[in-house]
Amino acid sequence: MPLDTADDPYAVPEFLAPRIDALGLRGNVRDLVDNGYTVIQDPVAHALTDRVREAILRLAEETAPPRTGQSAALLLGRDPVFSEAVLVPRLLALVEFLVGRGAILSQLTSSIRGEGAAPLVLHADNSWFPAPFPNWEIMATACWVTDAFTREGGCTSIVPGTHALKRHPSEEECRALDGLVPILAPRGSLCLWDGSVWHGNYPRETPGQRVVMHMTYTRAGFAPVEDYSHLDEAWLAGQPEGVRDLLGRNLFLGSTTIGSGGADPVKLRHTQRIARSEKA
Ligand SMILES: O=C(O)CCC(=O)C(=O)O
Ligand SMILES: [Fe+2]
Repeated sequence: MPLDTADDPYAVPEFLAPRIDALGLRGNVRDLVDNGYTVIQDPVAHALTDRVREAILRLAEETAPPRTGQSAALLLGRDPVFSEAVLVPRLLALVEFLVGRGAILSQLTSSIRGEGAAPLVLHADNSWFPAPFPNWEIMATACWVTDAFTREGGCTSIVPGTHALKRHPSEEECRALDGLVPILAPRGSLCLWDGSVWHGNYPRETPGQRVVMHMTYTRAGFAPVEDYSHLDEAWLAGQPEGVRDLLGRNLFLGSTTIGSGGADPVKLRHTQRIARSEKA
């Protein structure tokens, strides 16, 4: 017998319920179900925060221009702290609540925003999927707050409850920003949301740097069944047109390098054109 009944909106799968209870996460589960996001306090995360921040600032200097000092990407493996960071117990339990047992890491990157940084436009992280989104979540994103999240400091902004709409915001909704609220959180917090809820961030109006680690997890089923990364450019050169597309090599997915610090912009635009519409 499952521990919770199917008609309980806050039901937690049987495999996860003991961990959710042991870690005291029922309130976070309610936040995720009701609002699409939650703020996690985990002693493991608090203990790692200084190291996470220091490593991001150091590694961002290895990012090539124009993003030097603004982001460090592909973080796992670049400092031992990141192997501990991706496994923070309260985070991982809630990630598995959102995207299932055996969730996989999709992205571990960071952003450094200084005074005057422009706001991030409203979006749902299910960016590469058309609406309506399925009833189950595809993505789970956490922002690791390494200095306090305040409105003036350019914290994440969110429209609570929009995850229930199961679609992307329209251009009009991105302009109107109805219902937008700041996620206020002390240093060391993890702000976690599902891939459906609409969010962005506020401009930064204060001196200093907002350093955030962005952690995205997805369902195990989204990994390709076979890994063709050994098929290189030399091999592709002799192949029929279309093989490159089928291997996803024209998509931005997988295009981030340590030097670039982010996605290939040409591939990103191509992916934006094709992923949510049938327009070529
Ligand atoms: O930088 C932020 O506050 C939010 C970034 C964001 O949209 C994300 O990590 O999904
Ligand atoms: Fe996002």
